[in-house]
Amino acid sequence: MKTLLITGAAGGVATQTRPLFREHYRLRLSDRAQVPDPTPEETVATADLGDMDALRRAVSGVDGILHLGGYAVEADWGTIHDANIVGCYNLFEAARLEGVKRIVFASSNHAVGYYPRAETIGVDVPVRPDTRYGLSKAFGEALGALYAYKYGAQVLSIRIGNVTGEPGDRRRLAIWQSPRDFVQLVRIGLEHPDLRHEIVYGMSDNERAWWDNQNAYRLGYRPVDRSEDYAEKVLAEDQGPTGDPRIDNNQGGPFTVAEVI
Ligand code: 15L
Repeated sequence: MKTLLITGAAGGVATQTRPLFREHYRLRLSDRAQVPDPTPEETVATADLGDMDALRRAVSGVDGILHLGGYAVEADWGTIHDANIVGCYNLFEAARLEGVKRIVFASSNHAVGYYPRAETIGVDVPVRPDTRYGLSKAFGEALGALYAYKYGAQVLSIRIGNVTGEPGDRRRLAIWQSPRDFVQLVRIGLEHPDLRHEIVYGMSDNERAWWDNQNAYRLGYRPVDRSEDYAEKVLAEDQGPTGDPRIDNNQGGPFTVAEVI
């Protein structure tokens, strides 16, 4: 069984998906915070993304990395810079120094959040970040390409919509991804024989999608869940438009007006 390192292992996405990943991989879990309830088969490697020595120890000997670590929403520039720019660089660099070639990078829809919902975009559009957070995700994608083409890494950047048990609101009906569809897509990044660097969207089979996810399908992704199955319930509880066209019309929703200076 291969060993998979998950960074950001104390966070929500890792916590929801660890049981599914355990069916396929021996898990090494890394975070600077305490990882909840590790099982006897899981090992914990505590590491801050700013600490190269700790990161190298965490990365050493694994077959692949799922990099969920860093800051997952908008924050002040210092926080984003340290966690998502320097931290992401350190992670890729630690992997290079330790000879780990496979990396799945958790990018975000907020790298392209200023595209209007009326437009269906593929992965080839120029980035249009809606936050400093989204900007850091665009940086991570570019970093993946650098390490792939310059150093021979094999990298999948997943522009994650929102990984949760059920879509939380109207906007998430377009971008939702079930935990098992997320795991399927990550496994493509870890196992696909002909990967260099690819960008895909992390969403399930969503009728209301505003992303063209052909690149994921080309790589073999076959989502099994559909946000539409939850649409009636979600729309019944929906508060309606906010009245701010930036929030209501752009893909990034509330992130387009988020300000944390
Ligand atoms: C993200 O990138 C965040 O990490 C997540 O918490 C959600 O807010 C998601 O985007 C979203 O767009 O809903």
